[in-house]
Amino acid sequence: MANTGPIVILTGAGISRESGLHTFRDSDGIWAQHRIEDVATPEAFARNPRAVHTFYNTRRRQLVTGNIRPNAAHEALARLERAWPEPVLLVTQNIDDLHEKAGSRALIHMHGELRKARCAHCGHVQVEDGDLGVEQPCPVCTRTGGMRPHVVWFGEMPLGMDEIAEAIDRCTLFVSIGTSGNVYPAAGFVQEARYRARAHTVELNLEPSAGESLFAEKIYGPATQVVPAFVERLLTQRL
Ligand code: BV8
Repeated sequence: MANTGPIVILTGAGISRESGLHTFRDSDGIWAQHRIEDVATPEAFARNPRAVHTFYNTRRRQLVTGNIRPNAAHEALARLERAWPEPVLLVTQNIDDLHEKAGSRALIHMHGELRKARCAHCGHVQVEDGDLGVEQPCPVCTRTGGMRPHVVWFGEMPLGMDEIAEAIDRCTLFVSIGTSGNVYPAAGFVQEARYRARAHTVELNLEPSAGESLFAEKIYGPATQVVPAFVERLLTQRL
């Protein structure tokens, strides 16, 4: 059956690995260096905001000054969005800006964005390329102590969930790329796509994810190889 319906794509840290950004759960990953409880929860920020700021300032500095560029996988997804006859929604768990840099437009950062800051007091959000600190006053409510990374921590509600749920319910193809399938609610999207939307579901990853058995089709290999080939197949054969 030729597939030309709406597509939802979910990406994780694996798609940015070949651009030089570490993943989380690989042996050289971020969670091998830091405990989630110390740097990626609201409790950690309340307990030790300086440590949390240092964790994100270091990652932000690498992203902003480290010549980190989109790779062939990011570029293939931007090409798919431009060439596909129906909507393509890209939902990323990543907080880097490589999908935007590759040209993707219909994009939801469900876990927030590293190059943005938010005031915990008034909710103001701004682009932020420098270091964040506890002394920094909010430019809107002028209070200090509240400027935090505009990032979704564990225990916090991911962003764009209503729009994501609507897109999944309408899609005919759900593609998961470069994610280990450990973190919810993102890891549960494939079930909604398969059982509610009756969409075709495909996993593209370096190795089988925790949700591997939930996918109708699996393609394993480095993202810069398997993603462009998959997009080419979609655009030529309407898979
Ligand atoms: C919430 C912060 C509720 C930003 C992150 C149900 C069951 C169990 C637990 C829960 C549940 N529901 C909720 C939870 C709790 C928790 C959770 O899921 N915990 C897990 C660990 C068990 N979830 C939450 O807290 C979420 N919030 O549910 O709120 C709620 C309800 C009502 C009201 C209020 C709240 C919030 C989750 C977001 C947390 N923030 N990050 C940051 O610092 O970056 S999560 C973190 O993990 C990142 O965002 C990351 O994107 C995400 C997922 O990781 P992956 O992207 O998959 O990366 P990983 O390293 O794991 O895997 C990489 C993969 O790539 C690997 O498979 C590897 O093989 C592959 N790969 C490597 N190289 C390549 C490659 N693939 C291709 N090519 C390569 N070259």
